[in-house]
Amino acid sequence: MEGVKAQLRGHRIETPSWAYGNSGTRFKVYAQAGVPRTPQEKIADAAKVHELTGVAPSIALHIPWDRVDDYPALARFAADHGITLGAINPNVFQEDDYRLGSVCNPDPTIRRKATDHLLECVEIGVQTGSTILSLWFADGTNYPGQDSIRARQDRLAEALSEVYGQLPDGMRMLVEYKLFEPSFYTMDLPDWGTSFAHCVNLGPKAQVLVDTGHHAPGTNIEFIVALLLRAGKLGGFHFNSRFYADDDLMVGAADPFQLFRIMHEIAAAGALAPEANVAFMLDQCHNIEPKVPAMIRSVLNVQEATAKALLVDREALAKAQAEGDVLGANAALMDAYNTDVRPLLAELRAEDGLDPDPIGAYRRSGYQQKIEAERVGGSAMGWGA
Ligand code: RM4
Ligand code: MN
Ligand code: MN
Repeated sequence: MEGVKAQLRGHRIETPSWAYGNSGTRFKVYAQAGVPRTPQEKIADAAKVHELTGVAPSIALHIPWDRVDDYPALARFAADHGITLGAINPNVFQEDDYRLGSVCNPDPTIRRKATDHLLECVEIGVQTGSTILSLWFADGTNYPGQDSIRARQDRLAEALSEVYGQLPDGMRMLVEYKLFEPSFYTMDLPDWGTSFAHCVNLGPKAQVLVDTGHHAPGTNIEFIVALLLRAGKLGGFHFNSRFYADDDLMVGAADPFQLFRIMHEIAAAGALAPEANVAFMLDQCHNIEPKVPAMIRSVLNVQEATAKALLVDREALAKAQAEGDVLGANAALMDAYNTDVRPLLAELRAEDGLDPDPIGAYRRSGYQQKIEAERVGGSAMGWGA
């Protein structure tokens, strides 16, 4: 059990700045009281999540949503709050220029503008001390014939390779894929295979990012994870959960068993340790639920799935697999999945001087009341800002 606890202590989960802001669907964004008005206030919220969980020591930024004049100062602000600045996410999907795409746009001047923004984000990453440039493109087409599928791949490869060439030592590029939306006929990076092919061509600093909400229903995500791990190309995750499409609900809410199966592949490959360089990041929106406790809940859900994955009796599993004992092998997994790990995690937190119940501790901390009282006036951060 001490080995399991040590691995849980080493686990790191990154929260996204944008999840602390207001969000909604295309029908309505519901404003919540106490929502951050500045990147600094988002950092304060992320720091609270880390303070109470002990395993969320960094926050991902989205540029320009988190644009500031002085990035080293922002990094110092984060350090003063006990966290670091994590992945830099360029945003090349919210300007009129990008109607027909960003780096795949048929217009070379728009491709130049998009690539320049990616390069700017590399530089921001240098200033914030970030080690990940996390790329997601809304690029694609809506109608057959609208543009050349093949030419768009060439443009994508060209832009990625230019940015790859500018990555400083210690920084890697994670390439995210998504089946559909906002484009409905083709996405230029629709699946792991396309992302993988580009990353293989680029080189070792390019790896695939798996957003759990970006697949067709029924896709076996843990298979993708196992395959990418085997190839050394799993850069990290954007965890969230979904019932239908890119729902961005709290990870582990819709399908905790899937999350366990993913974490089992990670644990089995020894890829939980920070040295394995798999970034466990959340990418969520809390449209109707309060954001900070929702983020705490999400971190705990990942932690619970991870603890269960670490409890798999690997010897018994390997033996059953070798003997062709189908039921025995399945039982080895299910025994771990059906274990209530909450007491173990509560014990771990108590040993580390944390409150065993982070959600209760948040409620009792008065933080929600404090931010609701303090954060009046100004404009709350939100989707698109
Ligand atoms: C996309 C994708 C990206 C995220 C944006 C906000 O669907 O998941 O990772 O940065 O949403
Ligand atoms: Mn994502
Ligand atoms: Mn998404």
